[in-house]
Amino acid sequence: MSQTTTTAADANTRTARKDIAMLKPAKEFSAKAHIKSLAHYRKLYAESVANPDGFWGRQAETELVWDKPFKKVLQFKAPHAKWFLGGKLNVSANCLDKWLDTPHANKAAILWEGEPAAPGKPGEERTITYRQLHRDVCMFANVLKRHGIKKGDRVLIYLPMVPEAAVAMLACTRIGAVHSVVFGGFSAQSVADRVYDSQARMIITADGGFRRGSVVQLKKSVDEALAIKGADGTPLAKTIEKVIVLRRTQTDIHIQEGRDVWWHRELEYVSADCPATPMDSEAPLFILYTSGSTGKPKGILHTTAGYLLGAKLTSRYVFDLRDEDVYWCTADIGWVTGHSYVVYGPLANGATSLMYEGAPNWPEPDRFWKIIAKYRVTILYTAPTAIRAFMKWGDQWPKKHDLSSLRLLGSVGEPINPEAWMWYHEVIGGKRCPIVDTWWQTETGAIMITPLPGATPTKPGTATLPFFGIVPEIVDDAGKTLPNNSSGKLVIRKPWPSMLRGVWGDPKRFVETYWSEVKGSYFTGDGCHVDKDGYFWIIGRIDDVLNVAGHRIGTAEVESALASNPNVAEAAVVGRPDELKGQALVAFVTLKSGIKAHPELREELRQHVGKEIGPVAKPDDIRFADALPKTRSGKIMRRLLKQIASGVEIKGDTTTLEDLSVLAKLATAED
Ligand code: 7RM
Repeated sequence: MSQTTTTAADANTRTARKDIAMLKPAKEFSAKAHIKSLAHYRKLYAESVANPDGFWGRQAETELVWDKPFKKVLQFKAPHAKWFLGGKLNVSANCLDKWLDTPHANKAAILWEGEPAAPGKPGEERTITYRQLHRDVCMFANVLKRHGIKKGDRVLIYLPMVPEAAVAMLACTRIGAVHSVVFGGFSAQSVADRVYDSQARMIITADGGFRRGSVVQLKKSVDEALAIKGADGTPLAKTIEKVIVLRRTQTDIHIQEGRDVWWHRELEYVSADCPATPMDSEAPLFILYTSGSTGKPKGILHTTAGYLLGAKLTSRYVFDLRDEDVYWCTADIGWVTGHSYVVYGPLANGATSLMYEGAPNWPEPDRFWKIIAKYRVTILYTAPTAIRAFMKWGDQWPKKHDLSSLRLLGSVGEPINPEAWMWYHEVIGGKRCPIVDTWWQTETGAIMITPLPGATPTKPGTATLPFFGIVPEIVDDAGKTLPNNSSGKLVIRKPWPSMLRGVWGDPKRFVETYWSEVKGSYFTGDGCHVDKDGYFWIIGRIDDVLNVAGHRIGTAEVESALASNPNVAEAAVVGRPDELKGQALVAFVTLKSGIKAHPELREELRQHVGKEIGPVAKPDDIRFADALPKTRSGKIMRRLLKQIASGVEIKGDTTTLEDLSVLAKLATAED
């Protein structure tokens, strides 16, 4: 990038320097942590990249339970990697059976808090021990077998955040079926498309799920999905033979004889004895669809041993997991974060994983804090978008509850702006909890760039340093590695065990998307700044970098500057075509509660950005809004904002949008 390049990272660095420089891990934390100092981290890291076969081989041997030992650690013919060749193991056995003859057997594997049935009413709750979860999984695996599901068959899971979602996932892995979880908020069309793409034989769903006091009609969506016809006139989902329906909301649903069966009835026919099938290290484990730049979702494929090792190791070291922890990752099971850090990572470590069914602000904006106090949660892992929403709702909500059990906080999904970081640190963490800002992707399977909480000094806004064995670099357009103190494209130079193995059914897209931009390296799609200390500051998707009058401006940079103004809750910045400047900056801004939008504030914010970054970054246009359009996983839908900013009609897929009414309001917002 050119000399005139300004980045989110620069803005962050400035803010960080103003507020606090580096935050060193507290001595008391480091003393007990798995990795106790930066020197300890650096030593292990150096070994892991100097001798990856030795490092990963040793980890795989000691961390995983093998039915048959592997012969070779890695075979890499770019872009195709095979890890732990010749080995056989089973994921559910590693998450469950492993704990049966240990004191963990009667420990809570899953603590589940349901959405309250109505305001004022407590949520339903369930505690499931490792032994119980093992039994539930064995029984449900036998149900799958009873309906002819075999090794390699694809099974689509479309469930609310209930323990049965984890049971269904683990039951698939137990018999070698490949699950594809579809987020419960996705439409019938998404279900049909994903069945068609994966050629799944079965759908596991529920009569409904609870969300903000109403029922999400999951089975109805499945019925619709099964009726959708493709271009050739036949149903897209014609490969589906059976639909298993969990009773959750007691909603009236249609049961089609011969096709649909009830989960609870099926359990009457099966035993609790189901040996885990030994699977090849490289056997497909799951497919998870994620949106790409073309609009057609990609089925990201993960395989058995490498994925499990990545999820397990990162869970232990990044969250410094200990036996006594109550660990809560707030992600839905429909996202990769729910796969790796609600289910597989924690369970492989014998940890207690909390699952919550509902929304953060229902019935009231203190739902999270109530849950933390109730269960004495020690580790909270959530997203910047949620953190900014909590800031907006006000400190009175967390202040009502005892959050003293928390000892570690995590962030994932987007760059976290320094203001949100500081608020998280002070108001939620009581200034005593380290924050791990973890960068990774559906494709990477596990956390890649992150602080280790007892070791890495942090600065608000940076994901800091690579995890063991991970070699990220920033490169220029020619693929040449750039030195510290510059910005470029983020690539990963060496293969790692939990890397994606392909795009389901589309080998060409796999190569084109990830391995063609920079030869021989994995291209992340993200822009990144590396500072003088070698810390990685993720700027955001490369296509979020704008060129305004010859200046490269990361939209996240301007967003960060806007969010540092005390009136602002959240901001999203997009480009729109401009005759003079090439692109102009349009900012969508939501204000903190109690602050009213007025024209002077618009000018104040422009000046504020000018002061923080420079006059070139002043938004040409600021629009105040009640809310921003977000995907269901909390990422701001810039594509839609771009269309609104340019005044064009909204086109394309809006099924991932959390709240459609937001769009209508934005489109008509007074300028
Ligand atoms: C885990 C997940 C991946 C994209 C990634 C980034 C962005 C994720 C961070 C982040 C800055 C972070 N998987 N991203 N984590 N940006 N700091 N800590 O989110 O496949 O859904 O998204 O998310 O742009 O490429 S994902």
